[in-house]
Amino acid sequence: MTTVTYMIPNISCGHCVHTIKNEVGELPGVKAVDADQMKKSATITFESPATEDVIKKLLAEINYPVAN
Ligand SMILES: [Cu+2]
Repeated sequence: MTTVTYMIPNISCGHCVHTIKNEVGELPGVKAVDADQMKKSATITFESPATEDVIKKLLAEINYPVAN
């Protein structure tokens, strides 16, 4: 199990937080998603088959590209 915090500049409101939690939360292997509107970050806990690449690709696809 891995926990990574990503900086996501496009997070601008509660809707963004909700979208990220829902979309990333549906990925197989993702165990927890917490997004912070003020910090513009998301902390994601995951295990196989989820990987950092898969998570970052999904975030980019839904218009929340990761800055780190
Ligand atoms: Cu928003």
